[in-house]
Amino acid sequence: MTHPHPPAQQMDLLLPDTRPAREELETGAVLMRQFATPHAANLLQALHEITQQAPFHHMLTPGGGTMSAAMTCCGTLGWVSSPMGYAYTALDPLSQRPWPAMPASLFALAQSAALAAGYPNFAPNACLLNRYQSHSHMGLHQDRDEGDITQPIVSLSLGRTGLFMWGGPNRHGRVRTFALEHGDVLVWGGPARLHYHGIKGLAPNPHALTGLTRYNMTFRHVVAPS
Ligand code: MD6
Ligand code: FE
Repeated sequence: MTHPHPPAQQMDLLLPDTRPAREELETGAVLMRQFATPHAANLLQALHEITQQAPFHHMLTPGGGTMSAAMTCCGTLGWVSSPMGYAYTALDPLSQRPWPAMPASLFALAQSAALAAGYPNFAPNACLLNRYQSHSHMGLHQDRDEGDITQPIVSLSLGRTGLFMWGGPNRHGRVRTFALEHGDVLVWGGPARLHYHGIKGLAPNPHALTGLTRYNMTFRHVVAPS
C-alpha cells in the first residue's frame, strides 16, 4: 500500500503551520501555540545557565523507581520527588544550596502568558524544568503540591515535539493527545487546575536547536510549606 502522506519531516517543510494560534482545550486551559518562539534562544540560554548550577538529574520516586524525565528547578522553591514523597523545598537536595534564582526574563514571560490566557497577577515563585530524551515519558498525574490551586500553571515547551496527554478530573477518564511543539505555551487553572495530564513520548524528528531533546518548564505559585 502506498502511503498518502509524505513523512512528517517533509511535511514540516512543505506545509504552513495550520494549527490555531490559540486553542481553549476546555474552560480554564488555553494552549497558545508559538507564544514563546521569538524568545526561544534566550530561554535556552537561561535554561543552560540554570542547569550549570543545578544539573538535570533523574529523581527517585516514592514507588522505588526513577523518573524517566530528568528534572531540576529554579525559583524560591523547587519540586522534588524522593522515596519519601513529593515536596517543594527551598534547597536543592543535591547541592544543599538554594535553587538558582528564577531569571527575570522567565518570570516576565510566564506572567505575560498567564495574562494573555486570562489570568492576571500570576506571580510564579517556582519553576520545574523537565528534560526528555528519546525514551522519556511522564505518566498521567495531577499537579497538586502547590498549596494554592487558585493560581494557574504556565507550561512552556522547547525543542523536540512532545505528545501531551490531556485528561480530566479523574485518572481513568477520556484522554486526548496532542502535540506540544517548540515555543508552545499551555496555561491552565480554574476548573481545569487539577486535571490529569502527562507526556506519552516524543515525536520522532529532531529539532534544529535541541536535537533529540525536549525541554519543558512549568511555572507555579507555591505557598511555602510551614
Ligand atoms: C511536560 N507538563 O509538558 C509535562 N504540569 O513535559 C506537565 O506536567 C504540566 O504542562 C502542569 C501544568 C502544565 C504542564
Ligand atoms: Fe504536571
